[in-house]
Amino acid sequence: MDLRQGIGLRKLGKTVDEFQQDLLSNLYFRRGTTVESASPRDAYETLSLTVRDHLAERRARTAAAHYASNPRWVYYLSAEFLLGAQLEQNLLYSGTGEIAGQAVKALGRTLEELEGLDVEPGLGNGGLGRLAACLVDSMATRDIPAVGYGIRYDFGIFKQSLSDGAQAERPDDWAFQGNPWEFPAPDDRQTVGFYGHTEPVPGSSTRKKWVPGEIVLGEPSHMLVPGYGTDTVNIVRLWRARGSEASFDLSRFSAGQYAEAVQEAVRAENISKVLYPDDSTELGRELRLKQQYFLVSCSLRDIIRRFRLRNSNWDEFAEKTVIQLNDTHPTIAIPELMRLLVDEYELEWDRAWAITRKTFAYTCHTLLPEALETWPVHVFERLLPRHLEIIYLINMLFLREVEERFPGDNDRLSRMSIIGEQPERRVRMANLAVVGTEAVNGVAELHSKLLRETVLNDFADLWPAKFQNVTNGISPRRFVKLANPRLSDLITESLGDDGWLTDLERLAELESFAGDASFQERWRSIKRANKVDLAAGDPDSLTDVMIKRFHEYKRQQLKLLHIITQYQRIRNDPNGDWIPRTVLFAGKAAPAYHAAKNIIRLINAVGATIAADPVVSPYLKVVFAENYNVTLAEQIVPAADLSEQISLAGKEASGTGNMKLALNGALTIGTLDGANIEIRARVGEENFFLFGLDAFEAAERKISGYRPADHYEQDAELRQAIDAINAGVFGDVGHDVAGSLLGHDEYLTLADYRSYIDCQDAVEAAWRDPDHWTRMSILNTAHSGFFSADRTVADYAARIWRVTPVRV
Ligand code: Z57
Repeated sequence: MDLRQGIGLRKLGKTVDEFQQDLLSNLYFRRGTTVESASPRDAYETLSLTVRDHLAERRARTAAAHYASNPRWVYYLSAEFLLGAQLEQNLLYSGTGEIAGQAVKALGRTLEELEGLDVEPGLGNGGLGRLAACLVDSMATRDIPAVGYGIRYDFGIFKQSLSDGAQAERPDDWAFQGNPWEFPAPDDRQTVGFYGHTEPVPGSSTRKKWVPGEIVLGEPSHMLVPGYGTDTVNIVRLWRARGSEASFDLSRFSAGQYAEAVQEAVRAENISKVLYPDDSTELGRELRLKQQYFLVSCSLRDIIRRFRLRNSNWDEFAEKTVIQLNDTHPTIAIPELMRLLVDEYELEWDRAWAITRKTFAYTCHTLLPEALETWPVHVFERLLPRHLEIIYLINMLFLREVEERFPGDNDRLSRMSIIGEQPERRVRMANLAVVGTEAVNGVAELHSKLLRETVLNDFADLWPAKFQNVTNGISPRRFVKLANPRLSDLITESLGDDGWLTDLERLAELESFAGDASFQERWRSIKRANKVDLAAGDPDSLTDVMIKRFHEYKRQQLKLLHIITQYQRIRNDPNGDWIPRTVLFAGKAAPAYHAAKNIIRLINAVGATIAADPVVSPYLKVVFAENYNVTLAEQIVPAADLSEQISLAGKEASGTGNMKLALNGALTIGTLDGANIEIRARVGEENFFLFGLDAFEAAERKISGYRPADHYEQDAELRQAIDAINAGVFGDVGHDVAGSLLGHDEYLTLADYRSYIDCQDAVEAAWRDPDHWTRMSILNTAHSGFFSADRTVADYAARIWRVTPVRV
């Protein structure tokens, strides 16, 4: 019997009875308990294992099909994966939702109750981590042979709560009670070296021997990544650091120094202990570099192991393998592959370099200078001495190439060098990533253009064809079907089938309903019901949401100035015809980012002042929803009327929350930044509230000596708002926030204030005409099909990966 053909896999339950049998058998034999004594957690684990079995069977067939076809593989390397809750998604993707709902009654439980026990693995900060999760979903849905590689942090993104209106952090011990979705694979463990020194290899000028000073084990486990509407189930493989036996100090143990004997092992395990909670900023800590190399070293050895299962010729490696680097975090993979090929597999340098360059592709997610990773040479040298030597050689050969193309242009050479000299010698990871890859992409049209024209301009001069755009996208399964079942049912009913879930451009068929009065009525009642579920405020009020990480460039402070202005207007005219509005903020600030944390405090102080004011509170309510994560996004997005996308133009690489909100019928108020531009182009300018400077104007304003005080002096409403903040009307924090706005106002908040306020007035005028608003809302959904991650993955597959699907 050929087991690889999948023969012998047991038939999985299809009826409620069979599913119930499976539940009971899992309860008895895998959970070791009985119906009578099962806790809610037992029931949850049992259901999860039973659902997982359905996917595991498809996984086995997927692996067999992939092995048989020896395809070209996509490996997605990412320091973050924000996968979101698993149970509800896996019920949907395995088609077991209905029967499972019936069957759990045997355990005396409901599906909703058990879904409430599902803990989301928060192995990411924000957009970059969630993008990784959406892309692996779409790769499976498009039958692309792919593996995601990441780190299995013990502690994910911290839990946020408010304490007296200020952000407080608690650790996220997400797998404390176990994780039923994970398959450990200890036999695939890898060893990773750190520190030590290098030694020459006799008879070779390029090869070196690296003698590490510390050895750490990497133990993988994987989570299943099912495709929707197909049999493919791919995996995300996550590495966890373990101490090796050699890290156990026997002599100390024998001397009775037990804690000291294991301190090396504890040090090793710290590598995957905690996710760094900084989004779009770099701290340059050694442990972070250790995490990055740990991920890269384990993953590359695993990739090579998989390659060698079916292949033996290194010249085929780059044909069978594409490795996508999610930002610069995994960029050490470039020197690491060189080290493996040259030092361990003894390939010639030039041959190894040709293979390496053809294997990798790099996605850049930022334009912020503080987010571009650089490592001090001395940190690199101590931790990864051989990699630094390899980087020096790569750089020398690269600069020779630049010198040939642009003879005598020394400024260009120093700008392009992988090693920066000022103010201290540093390894520039973005330069390394561009030099060592076949393709480089930005994540929205504007972002990719600005990358070519500014941050990576010299590289675009040298290799214009290398630079591409691939606009981000989101999963319509998670962010419409699961998050917004009411809207999904209406769409399916209107379109005649649910094919839109994997062919999202079909939403354009909704256009013909946009003016239909009874359709509009249903559309409005769905939005209202979603607001009732969210319970953030009056469901008839305009629900205005700003949900994203707190960062000064995203400008939550601009939204706050609008709230204060509205508060003052209402106070000055209590009998005015005011539109009731609920402003909902959610998002985390990096724990050490004081300016962002001050903005959170000020928001809550302003919210409390308004709540206590009987004149204003009927018309204005500020809500701060704690602990923003994927699960909370799934609750807020379907209930939003207005989506705040108000970053300073030229700063937000793309944004993906903007796409989720537009797709669910929220209207956007936004600047010409990131993917907002593409959203506006598709939904139509008449269905989008545009304000503010564009990226070019913003850059010019900065260069020509921006003075925020000019705006303060010339705009009475702005002055009143800032004066109130400064005077301590909302407490002490006001001082710092106002000081930073009037002092430098790094992100031109005051320059965009008037345009923003006037635009909010236009929002209110539109809201006064419900039919007009609803029509705009429908058209936003109808024309957001482009923002499916399925389209994003199709773009990568066609233009960067050049892979073809393998049907299971
Ligand atoms: C991160 O979430 C993003 C960029 C980064 O450099 C880092 Br570090 C983390 C975000 C961008 O800010 C968003 O604009 C973008 O939509 C997202 O990555 C996905 O591309």
